[in-house]
Amino acid sequence: MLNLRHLCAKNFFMKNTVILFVALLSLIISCNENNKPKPVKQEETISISVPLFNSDSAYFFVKMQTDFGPRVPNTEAHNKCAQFLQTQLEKYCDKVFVQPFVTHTFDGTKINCKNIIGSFALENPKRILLASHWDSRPFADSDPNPANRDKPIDGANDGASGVGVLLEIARQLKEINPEIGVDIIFFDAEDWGTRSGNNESGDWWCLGSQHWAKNPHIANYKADFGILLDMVGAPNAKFYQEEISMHFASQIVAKVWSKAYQLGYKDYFINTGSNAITDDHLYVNRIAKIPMINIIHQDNTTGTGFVSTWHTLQDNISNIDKHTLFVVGTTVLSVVND
Ligand code: AHN
Ligand code: ZN
Repeated sequence: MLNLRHLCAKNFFMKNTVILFVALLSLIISCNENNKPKPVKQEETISISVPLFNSDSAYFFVKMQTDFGPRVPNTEAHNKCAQFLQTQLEKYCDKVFVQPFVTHTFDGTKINCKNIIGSFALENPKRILLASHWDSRPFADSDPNPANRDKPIDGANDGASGVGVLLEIARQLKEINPEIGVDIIFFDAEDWGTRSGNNESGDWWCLGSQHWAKNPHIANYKADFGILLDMVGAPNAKFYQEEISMHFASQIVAKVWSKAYQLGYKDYFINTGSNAITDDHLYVNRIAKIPMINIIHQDNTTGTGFVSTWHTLQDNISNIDKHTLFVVGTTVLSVVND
């Protein structure tokens, strides 16, 4: 017969011996440490402050632009949108500059354009330049339907998304009132470049930024660095470390991507290089000599290098995602606030 009581007593004794042994051991250790309080082991935490960025507001700013219709130079919608952008910036910024210019496109069209600039803390020589293009493409030359390829596009993503994010950043900066100087530039005539399949010079794109880089709105304008936003509104957008940005401003790429990582946005800001894109940042780097990066959605699975709606009639408000606007806006505002 098994003696249960004996077994239990033995167990009890063993258990208590172990407890006593551990207790003695900790006493010896704590004595050896001169009675210093034992450090409490904690989970490693980092804390960063996250500024407010309202994605409903940013989305509304995108929609306000697309509601004018395609913002193609020499049209009513383009004129009305210019007025809207100027009025909005005047609400938030310390000073607004409008830079009108006339130029011509690859197909010989003479176009009337405006770069629109809103500035904060003009007296501070330490400055950050934020930019997007506000015009939309006059032809949907990548549309799957050939019948659509001469029609102008809404450019909800290609144009309006970056401007929407920057208008919301301007609205927030008015509240934050940062010490650092900030200039928000809306470049015109980025998207009247040559038609797809045409191998002419890339310099037919980005006419507004080329004009501004040669004729800055303030003589000898300088900024410490710049961030361009292009196509920052599609669902699940992916931003790679684009080659021209890496060539001219790899430290700014590192700064922005590590901020995005800290904020938890590693599924959007990917730590991988990608093809060079001829975009407004090229001329700001090359001509104005301001190191500027491009946060641009690239996709090498579609054949165009960009999201499937790129330069199609599908680039409209129904394909804009508030969360992507939020991720980009929060990241950029955090970099400005640092
Ligand atoms: C080129 O395709 C050479 N550049 C594209 C720049 C662009 C167009 N960004 C938006 N639309
Ligand atoms: Zn475009």
